[in-house]
Amino acid sequence: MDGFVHLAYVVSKEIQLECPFSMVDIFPSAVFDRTALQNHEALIDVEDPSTNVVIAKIGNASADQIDQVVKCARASFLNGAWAKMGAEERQVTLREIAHKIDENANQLARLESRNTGIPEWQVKGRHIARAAYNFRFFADFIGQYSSRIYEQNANYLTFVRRDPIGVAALIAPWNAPIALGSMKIAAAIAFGNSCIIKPSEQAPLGVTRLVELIQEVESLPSGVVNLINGDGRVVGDALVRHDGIDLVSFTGGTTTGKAIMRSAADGLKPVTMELGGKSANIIFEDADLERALDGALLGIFTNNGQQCLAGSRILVQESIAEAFIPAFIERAKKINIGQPSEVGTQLGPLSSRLHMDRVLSYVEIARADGGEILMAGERPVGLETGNFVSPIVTRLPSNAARVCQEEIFGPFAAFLTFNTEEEAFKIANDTKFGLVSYVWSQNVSRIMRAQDALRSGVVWVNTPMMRELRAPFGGYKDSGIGAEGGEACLQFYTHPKTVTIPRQDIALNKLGA
Ligand code: TXE
Repeated sequence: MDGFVHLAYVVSKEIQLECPFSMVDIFPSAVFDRTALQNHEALIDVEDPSTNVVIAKIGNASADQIDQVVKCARASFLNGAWAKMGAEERQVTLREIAHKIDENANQLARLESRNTGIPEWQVKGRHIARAAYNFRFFADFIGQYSSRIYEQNANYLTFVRRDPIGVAALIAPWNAPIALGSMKIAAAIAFGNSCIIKPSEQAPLGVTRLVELIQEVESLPSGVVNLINGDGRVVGDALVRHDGIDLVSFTGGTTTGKAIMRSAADGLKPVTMELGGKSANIIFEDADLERALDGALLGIFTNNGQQCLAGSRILVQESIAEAFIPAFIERAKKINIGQPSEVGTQLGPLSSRLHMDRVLSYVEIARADGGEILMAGERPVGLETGNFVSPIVTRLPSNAARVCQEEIFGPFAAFLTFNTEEEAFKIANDTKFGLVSYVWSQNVSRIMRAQDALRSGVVWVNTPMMRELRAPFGGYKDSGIGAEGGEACLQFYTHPKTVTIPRQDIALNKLGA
């Protein structure tokens, strides 16, 4: 059903044909201010990273529009149509949303790929499939948990139920908007909350379309899922601060995360923060080296290298470094850089020109820190118009180098070597981040020592990037606060309520009698 979708306006005819909608027209029931379209200052350009051509414009929400979207979400929460609905009925709706995503997978993948530059086959196979799964997962999950009963005192029954909290502000990033945004929406609404998602102004199209599709699901009451577009520092911040918002879930950069926490603190609003990373990918001499090589390449080049969980520091044991690093380079040279729409593309353009320049600037930064530049990151011939960059591979003398300490968020691999296990763990932990670690070894005792020593929220052993949605995903240190995943989301999106009832009439002290 309808809710609030703040305007987005697709200007590219080609996209209108591929995805047959002009967002102004497809939300006839949505509350938005058409006059904003005449006022070009209120619109933000959205580019295609493979050409840097403006393909859409989105509204930059005004304070009034933010009020409206929050009112809409609050009204839906307070009327209880969703919040008080039984889990069985909510499960049906969540599964219908998943089905809707499956039905529109091609269109969503094309739009998302076009706006982010991530190869379309990766978007379809991983992000869109994950989006549908997120809703199915939470549908299953809410059917599995139950209230707890405590009976320590035989005369009383105490039970703890979990209530939805209210309206969640969901602030989504640009690197995997649908995959990450859908996780937030699914988790928030599964437990009975209403929500407002604010996509990244850089890549809002996929999520805006996703929300439109969600709103078409008849069994979802009006106003439960809403969307607002606009500049993060203005619209995002105003949303977080709004009195009608009860909790905030954010995925993005660490600096922005800190700003959002400060804004949320005034209203004592709980936050979850999934922030940056500088994850160590530790390859021991006793690893299955072919598998470790595949994993190391996937770890840093998947999603155009723009992922918080990237294995961006590759720690190789000295005894195998002289064989492993050249093998990595040989494979990196053969990575297929190309248009995101092409099936064989393995590395697409970076998200924006500004971001590409920032990523490339780290080559000189690595050199200045004494690094060896093994692959410099060139602009591929024939792909000069978009933000295409070939893989960058460096080898650093020390983990203190800036490229080993700062999140670069691109196809930039930084090799370090180590001799002993202790040294590897020390280097891996010597970072302000702590999102994930990767370990490659066939020695079970070593693996057990590694998972014990590594200070990160996730440790992947002999595998890259395997998410188990029941388990928490969240970082230590500057990588975040709280986590996403079944149980973690239950804790975040619900409030425990302890109810105590006497089993029989129990005499009370009669004060004043
Ligand atoms: O994203 P921001 P940026 C890292 C990565 C990247 C860096 C900066 O290293 O280079 O962060 O990215 C909204 N109040 N990651 O600056 O600012 C914004 O509109 C409320 C890691 O491009 O983090 C967008 O919707 N909202 C990462 C969202 O926050 C605000 C994913 C993310 O934007 C806001 C992306 C404010 N004050 C970048 N300011 C990951 N963890 O996966 C901005 N926003």
